[in-house]
Amino acid sequence: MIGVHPAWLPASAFRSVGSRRVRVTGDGPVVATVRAEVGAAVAEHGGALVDDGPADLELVCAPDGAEADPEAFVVGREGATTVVRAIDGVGLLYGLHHLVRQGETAFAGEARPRRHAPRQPVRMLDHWDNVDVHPVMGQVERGYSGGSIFYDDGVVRADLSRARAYARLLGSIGVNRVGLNNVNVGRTEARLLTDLLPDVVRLADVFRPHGIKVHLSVSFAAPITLGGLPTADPLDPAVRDWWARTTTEVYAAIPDFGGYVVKADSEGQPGPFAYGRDHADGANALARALAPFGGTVFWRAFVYDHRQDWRDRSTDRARAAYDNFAPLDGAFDPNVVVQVKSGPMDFQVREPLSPVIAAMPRTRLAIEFQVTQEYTGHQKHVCHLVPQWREVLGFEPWGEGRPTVADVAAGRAAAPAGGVVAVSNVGDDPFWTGHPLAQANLFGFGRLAWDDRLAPEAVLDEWIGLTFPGSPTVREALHEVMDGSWLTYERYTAPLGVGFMVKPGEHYGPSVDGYEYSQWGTYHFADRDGVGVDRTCATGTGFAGQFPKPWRDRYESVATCPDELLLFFHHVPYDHVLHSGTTVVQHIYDTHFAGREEVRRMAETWARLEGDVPPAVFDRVTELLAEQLRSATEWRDHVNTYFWRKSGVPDLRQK
Ligand code: GCW
Repeated sequence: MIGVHPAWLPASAFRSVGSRRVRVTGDGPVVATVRAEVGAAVAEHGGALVDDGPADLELVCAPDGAEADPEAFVVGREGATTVVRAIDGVGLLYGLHHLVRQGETAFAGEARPRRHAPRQPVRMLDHWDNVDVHPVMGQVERGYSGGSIFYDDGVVRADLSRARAYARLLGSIGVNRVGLNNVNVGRTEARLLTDLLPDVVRLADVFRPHGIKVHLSVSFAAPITLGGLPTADPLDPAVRDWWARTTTEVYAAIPDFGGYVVKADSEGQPGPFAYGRDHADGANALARALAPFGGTVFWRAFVYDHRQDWRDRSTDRARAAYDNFAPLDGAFDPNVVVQVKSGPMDFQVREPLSPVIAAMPRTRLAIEFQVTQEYTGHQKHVCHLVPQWREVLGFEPWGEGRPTVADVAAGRAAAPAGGVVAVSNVGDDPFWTGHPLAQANLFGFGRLAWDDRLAPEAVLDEWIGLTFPGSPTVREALHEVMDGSWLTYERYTAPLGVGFMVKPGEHYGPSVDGYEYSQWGTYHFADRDGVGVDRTCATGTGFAGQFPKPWRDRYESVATCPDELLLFFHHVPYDHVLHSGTTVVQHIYDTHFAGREEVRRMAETWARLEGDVPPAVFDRVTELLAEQLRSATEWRDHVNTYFWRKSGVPDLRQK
């Protein structure tokens, strides 16, 4: 393949805008981006950028006393003219892309002015990119799309054209913050904060014209490793002073810098525990350095014992984030956001919500998703995750009619907004995301972060319309392949919410007992009688009790626990009958056959598209579907054989 795939912004996506007479009014770097987009579109499609005279489209950036949100825009039809108004360039940019998604419909008939504004003020992507190539994790930790678009073997790239194209894609879906480096901060990466800062300035310049602020992941030990101090104790005045001075220099170089991202006391990263301090002490030390400049610290709640003894049945990794953070509610400064992984374990295909989300009403909380497919097929498998995120964002931790997870993140529940954050899935692969269809996850994350109420199929439909314009056959086939692919992946991998069963380290492919006798706290406890983790209050680890009612009661009882989470909360005998009517072990057999069969059908459906999609896309997806089928077969046979051998219960459907 020659060149980089345009993702969801091929020139053809701009036909409706580009074939018209367009006027762009306003100033500033993001308005300049809008003008440049329109300029390119009219050059391609025969329209014109006009200063005066009649126009079919007016994009107006101007003050409006009635509007306060710089990200909002109003779009409507005034006579034969489509008009978009915003008070800031970024709102205008979002308005332009709204029209691009609408295509011709935006230019037909009558439409009263309608205001659009994001439901979430913070829509952020974190990059687990390393500057130096890590000996195990490579250039991008858990990256499945080649190298980093920011760094190449020890330095920030001289040529940032891929980063620029990426910033444009993110601006078009409303992402407004990026974390530039891995939350596991190595020696070189730590220096982005100090002597490598001029390179961060270059990256900030790349993102600014698209309305995106940059963040750095910093090491809690930086006062020692970079500052030469004897301690990083967050209450030590010299440490505070070091953070204040260092942060002042960052803002002198990048006045609109977003702030820090911190993984502390987590999987070997340094943190406040070494000094007998807690996470609020740690987060607040950095927050105070950022506060004078309006910066934010995103402090991750992914804190657990990663050196657990598997024999010890009293420790439960699922409990850890709540146990560490919930008691600190109210202790965090206003510019701290506690960033919580969506599930209590680690980005599995199915987990309950992290109970931290409902436990800290006085703390700004962000929910963190994983767009990169660490546990969901490494961007070799089609696994459209938008339905999973939609389900989490719409979940009501306090029961029906009460606030949703999206409400908590958006500041509509109790504390002010924290945000919606995800780990990005891009790299220097020509398709951006390794699997061309994984682009839809990146697109869908941005769209759902903008509006958590969007239907996953509608979001996918937008992506298809932009990426593969014009063909109803392709549209239909892609829905067939992708809409249900998350559930398909769930069917052929770890069953009923039990999680893991992946090859240790790599996290790809089946290894049912791979983590069973490890230090990582990720066990399924299968024996000859049954399987699952007892996390009840009555007889288990008590994790179920970390939820408010009604969920603590629903999860506590096998009678009311949802099937898909049964083994997350309960250890049950193989002949336990699910709400679906089948036994646990028969469910395992059936779903693994079904899931693998669905992959076979996905490959068949895709094969029909030869000639209807660009050959390079066709070939890459065909190749990857063959790998997905091989892997799903392997999963099916490992898991089913394992449970047959353990339980001795035959599969009713096999002779
Ligand atoms: O899922 C785990 C990954 C680690 C990652 C960690 C985290 C960046 O296996 O590679 O480290 O989560 O989220 O911090």
